[in-house]
Amino acid sequence: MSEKSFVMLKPDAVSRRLVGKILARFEEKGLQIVAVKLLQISKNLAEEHYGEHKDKPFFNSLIEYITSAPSLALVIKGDDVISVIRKIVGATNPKEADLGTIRGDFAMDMGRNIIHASDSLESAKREITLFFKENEVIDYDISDNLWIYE
Ligand code: YYY
Ligand code: MG
Repeated sequence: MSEKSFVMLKPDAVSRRLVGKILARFEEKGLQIVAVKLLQISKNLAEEHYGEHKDKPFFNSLIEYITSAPSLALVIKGDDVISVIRKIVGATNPKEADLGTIRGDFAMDMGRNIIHASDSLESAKREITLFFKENEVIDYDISDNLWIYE
């Protein structure tokens, strides 16, 4: 079933000019970008987005990193998109992430792991609402979906 996920290219991805390469992976897979925004995330938004981690030892450095330079926020649509994207993104620790995944191929440290992706449909809904207004997510169809899905 078609679902939407929230994906964010973190400051290191944007500052290392990896946006094109990373988005190409999602497009080539057959997924569809339905919203996109370049923004420098405020401290408040970062703390809300990562609220589940507020008591973790890495929380402050995570917030500092995420707010340090512009990020690219996206909504991506496709069948079972939450789990498909988590597979494309790879393990949280880039040193352990499989080669062929985004984190496995482009990153080294947990605190510089270049990309975020929602871990469930519930978090996706929450995160999409946090970053996008309803009319910024565009529900269009691409005709080649006929060749992506049977
Ligand atoms: O969903 P995912 O990004 O793969 O990992 P989370 O466990 O939700 O952690 C969010 C974020 O926090 C992670 O992408 C890097 C950072 N982090 C860290 O710096 N050190 C840890 N031990 C765990 C997570
Ligand atoms: Mg997470």
